Amino acid sequence: MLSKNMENRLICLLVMVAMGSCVDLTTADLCEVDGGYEVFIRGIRENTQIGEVIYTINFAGTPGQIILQQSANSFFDFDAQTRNVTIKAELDRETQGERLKFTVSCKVNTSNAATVDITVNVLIVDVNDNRPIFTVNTYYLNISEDVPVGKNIVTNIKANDIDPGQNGQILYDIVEGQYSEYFEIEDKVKTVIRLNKSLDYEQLKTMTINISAKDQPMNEPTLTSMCQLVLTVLDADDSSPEFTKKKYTGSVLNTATPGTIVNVNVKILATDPDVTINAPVEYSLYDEDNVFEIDGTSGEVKVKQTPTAKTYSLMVEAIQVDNSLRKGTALLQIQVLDSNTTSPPQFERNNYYLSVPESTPILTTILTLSVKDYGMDDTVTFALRTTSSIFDVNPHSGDLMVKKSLDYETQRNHTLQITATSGTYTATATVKVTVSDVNDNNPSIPQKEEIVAAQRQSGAILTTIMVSLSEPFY
Ligand SMILES: *[C@@H]1O[C@H](CO)[C@@H](O)[C@H](O)[C@H]1NC(C)=O
Ligand SMILES: *[C@@H]1O[C@H](CO)[C@@H](O)[C@H](O)[C@H]1NC(C)=O
Ligand SMILES: *[C@@H]1O[C@H](CO)[C@@H](O)[C@H](O)[C@H]1NC(C)=O
Ligand SMILES: *[C@@H]1O[C@H](CO)[C@@H](O)[C@H](O)[C@H]1NC(C)=O
Ligand SMILES: *[C@@H]1O[C@H](CO)[C@@H](O)[C@H](O)[C@H]1NC(C)=O
Ligand SMILES: *[C@@H]1O[C@H](CO)[C@@H](O)[C@H](O)[C@H]1NC(C)=O
Ligand SMILES: *[C@@H]1O[C@H](CO)[C@@H](O)[C@H](O)[C@H]1NC(C)=O
Ligand SMILES: [Ca+2]
Ligand SMILES: [Ca+2]
Repeated sequence: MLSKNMENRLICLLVMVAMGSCVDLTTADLCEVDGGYEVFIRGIRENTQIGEVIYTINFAGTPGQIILQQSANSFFDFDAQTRNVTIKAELDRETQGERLKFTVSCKVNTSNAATVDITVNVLIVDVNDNRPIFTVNTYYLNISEDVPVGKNIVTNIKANDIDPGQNGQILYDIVEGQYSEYFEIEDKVKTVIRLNKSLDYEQLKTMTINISAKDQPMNEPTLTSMCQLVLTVLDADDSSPEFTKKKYTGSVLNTATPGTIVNVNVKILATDPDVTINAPVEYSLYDEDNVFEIDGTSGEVKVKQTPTAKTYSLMVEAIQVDNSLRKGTALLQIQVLDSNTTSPPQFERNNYYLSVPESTPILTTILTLSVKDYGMDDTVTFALRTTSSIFDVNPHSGDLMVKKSLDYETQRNHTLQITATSGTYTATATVKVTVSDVNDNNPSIPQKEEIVAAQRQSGAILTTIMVSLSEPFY
């Protein structure tokens, strides 16, 4: 489409060719601007000073020929005389946008002329006038001491820059300073940080580094902001839960009904050796026969269904609640006792008195303990009530033996409490051992095997080293 002015000129050109001269046949529109009715003022930087003339609108009519009037506008002034457009308020692309408009109404200075509206568009060019702003000033990050060097640590550190394009594009960096050598920035666009030095909870528990965010304008100064990253080094979870014993033993009657608590020799307990973490553990039991169950928290073992076998060997597992990769195991052996024959065990005697020469070799059995007609002899276990550095008792055979050289000069007599346990029952006997001077008495000590074979059932005391069966001799 040709503008009205162009049309006129074209006609004029044709007339000129035909008649050798040109007379404007139509009246040109005095309200036109450069052949149109819209003005574009381009490339106005948002930081242009107030009062600066940014454009002169080129109307066809002279001041006397046309009457111009600017519509209300807060940013620009249009002078009807000079046709100059002046900035009257601070521009900001970020809040006002990229294009601002105002209208100038134009009327030819005749009584019956119509009013024409000229739209003036001002196109704003961005200036890097906003710095990156971090979402918070201080970021916190927990980092385990066992994070390997080279591993990436993704943080939620982020800054925003509201300028468009390069003016708002951010690159992050670690500001050089104390502890900055521990880290290296892996991705400057995102805040991915690589560990550059190994951590040690014992050496360094917390550190603060500064992170910068810088925008990337093409031809303008960059703007930078800083935030702090506070790192807390955590003690690593590098140990698995440990049970107090590798093997626990328990017993229960063959008549036990579901819910009956299994009598376990030592409380089943597993703890996390990582002291500062000390995570709680959960117990579980591997029981293919589904006869027993364990309380996940207390470790208490209960009967789920009446046991039918004589013994059960089960695996107990303790899993760290917050990390299922960390677990410990122990064995639980449960003996099922016959309710018809299980009764309190009874020693052959309540008190045993014996004299042994101080020269008695180590590992010599000096007495074999036994209980009276006991139904299930393999379920009785013997033990010293308090452990001794000199004597020991075989839990199964009841053999009491010397495990360290006796010394007449140091201690002449020893009193031992020996227990016989069957299920929930325990009996106790006292054994008084007198050490005799080797010069006075030099008896021959029989072999251990002989004692067990010959004397076990009766519970008798070996006569070769026995002084008295029932009477105290001191
Ligand atoms: C309009 O024209 C008249 C007479 O030619 C003149 O006196 C007047 O000043 C003009 N008005 C404007 C606004 O230029
Ligand atoms: C109008 O703008 C021109 C340059 O475009 C300038 O020479 C003139 O001084 C300006 N007039 C006023 C009144 O500012
Ligand atoms: C760091 O660990 C502490 C203690 O466990 C916790 O209170 C805090 O919320 C953690 N901080 C972060 C950022 O995960
Ligand atoms: C981090 O910046 C603050 C100022 O904002 C300064 O006091 C401190 O020393 C800087 N720390 C490091 C590790 O650069
Ligand atoms: C990373 O560690 C090496 C030494 O192992 C050091 O030379 C380098 O400067 C460290 N990088 C940063 C960014 O501190
Ligand atoms: C106990 O003995 C009684 C009678 O001797 C018998 O009926 C019962 O089955 C036995 N119980 C068990 C659990 O062996
Ligand atoms: C045995 O020990 C008791 C005290 O433990 C002591 O009174 C007694 O004299 C000792 N007997 C002998 C024979 O050494
Ligand atoms: Ca801007
Ligand atoms: Ca910016």
